[in-house]
Amino acid sequence: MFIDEVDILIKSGKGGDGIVSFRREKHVPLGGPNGGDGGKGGSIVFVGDEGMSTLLDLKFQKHVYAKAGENGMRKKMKGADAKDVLVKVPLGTTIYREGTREVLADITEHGQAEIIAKGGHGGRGNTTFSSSRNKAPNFQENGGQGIEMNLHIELKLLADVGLIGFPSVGKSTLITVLSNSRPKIADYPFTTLIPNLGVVQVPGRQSFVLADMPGLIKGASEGLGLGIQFLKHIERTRVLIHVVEMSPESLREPYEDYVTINEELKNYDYNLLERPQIIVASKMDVEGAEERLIAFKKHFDEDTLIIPVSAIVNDNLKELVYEASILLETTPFFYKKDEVVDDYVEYTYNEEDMDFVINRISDVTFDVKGALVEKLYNRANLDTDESLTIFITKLRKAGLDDRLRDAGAKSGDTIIIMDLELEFVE
Ligand SMILES: Nc1nc2c(ncn2[C@@H]2O[C@H](COP(=O)(O)OP(=O)(O)OP(=O)(O)O)[C@@H](O)[C@H]2O)c(=O)[nH]1
Ligand SMILES: [Mg+2]
Repeated sequence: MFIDEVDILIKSGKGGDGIVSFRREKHVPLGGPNGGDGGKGGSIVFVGDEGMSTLLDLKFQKHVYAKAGENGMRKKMKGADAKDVLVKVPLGTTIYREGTREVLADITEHGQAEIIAKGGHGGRGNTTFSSSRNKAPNFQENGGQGIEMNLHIELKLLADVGLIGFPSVGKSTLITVLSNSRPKIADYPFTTLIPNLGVVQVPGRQSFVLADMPGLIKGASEGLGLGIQFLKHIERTRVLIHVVEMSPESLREPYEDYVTINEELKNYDYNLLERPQIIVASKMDVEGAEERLIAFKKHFDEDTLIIPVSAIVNDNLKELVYEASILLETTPFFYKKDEVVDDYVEYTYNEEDMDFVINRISDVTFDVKGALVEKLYNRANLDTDESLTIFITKLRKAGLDDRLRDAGAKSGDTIIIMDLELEFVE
C-alpha cells in the first residue's frame, strides 16, 4: 500500500527529576548533599531513509512516544537518559505542525536526522546546587517537560527523472531493466498502482533516481484514473521520460497519445510541461512498430530527440540512460508557479518566543504567563523558599522587572505567576 499523507501525535519524554538526598554515614553527623541529576527525556527524531517509499508504517502507528529520563538517585548517581526514538521516513517527506502548517522539517537526504520534539532536560539534584554559600541545599530541579505535538506528514517522492505515459506502454518494464527496482509486472498488463523508485547507474557519470508512475489517461489532471493522486510525485523530478508505445497492439495512435499526455501535464498546475522531456518510442521489437515510428516522427522537426527502444531485447537503453543523465546536468530545479514562499515558514527555535506575556487584570494586579515562565515553573520544585527564590531570580534575570514596569506595575502591586501571588518590590 502506498500512503503519502498521515497525521500522527508525537510526544517526547520528560526529563528525570533531580533529587534531594544527603550522605548518611556512621559517625558522620552531617553528611553533604548527594542527590543526583535526572536523565534526559527521549527526543523524537525523524530520519531520512532512501530504502523507503511510503509512509505506511506511520499510518498504522498513529502516535510515537519517547520515554522519560530516569530520576536522579542517591550517592550522586545520575538517572539514565531515555533513548531517542528514531522515526524512519522516505526521502521527500515534509513534516508540518498540524493546524498552523508550519514546516518543521523537509527530509531530502539519506541519514538526515531532524529533532522534531526534543526530550526534556534532566533536572539537577541538590548536589549540583551546593556552593560555598549553601553547603546543604535541600532543593532540586524537576526535569523539563516533554513536548506533545500533532503532526501532519506528507510525502512527495524525490526522483530526478520520472517515467510517464499511457498505461501499458512499458514504463515498469523500463525501470526494471534500467535500475535496481523490481516492480510487479505480469504477462497480462499489470497496471502499476503505486510509484516505484529505482537508482540508475550511468557508467562514468552521476547515477540518478528514476520514478515509475502509474499510467496516465485522458482526464488525469481532473482526477480520472490514478492520475492526480500521483502527478504530484513528479513535481520534484527535473526530467521526464515520456514513453509512447509504437506497437500496433496498443490500438491507439502514438502521436495522439503523446499530445493527450502533454495536455494532462499542462492542466496540472505544477509546470510539469516545462520540464524537459525525452521522448521514448517503446516496444520497437514488435512487428509494425517501425512503420508507426516513421509516421510518428513526421510530427516533429529533425532536431527533436526521439529514442526508439525495446526493453525486451535490450535495444538502445544505454543511449536513453546517457541522454537522461546529460539532460539532468543542465536542468535546474522547478517550483510550482504559485508557490508562495510566505506560507512556507521554516521552523527555527527562537529564544524570543520564550518570553513573558503580561496581562493587567486590575489596576494593581498583573498576570504573568509565557513560555519562559512555564518552562521555569515546571522545572522548579517550589516547595521550599530557596527554590522559590531561585525561580524568581531567574525571571528577574530574564528581564521580568522591566517588562512589568513597561506594563505599568508599581511597587506594592500584586503579581500573579501561575499559582503564586507575589508583591512587586522596586
Ligand atoms: N514486446 C514488448 N513488450 C513490452 C516491452 N516493454 C513492455 N512490454 C510489455 O507490455 C506490457 C505492459 O508493460 P508494463 O511495463 O507493465 O507497462 P506500464 O507502462 O508500466 O503500464 P501501467 O503500469 O499500467 O501504466 C507487459 O506485458 C510487458 O511485458 C517491449 O519493449 N517489447
Ligand atoms: Mg507500470
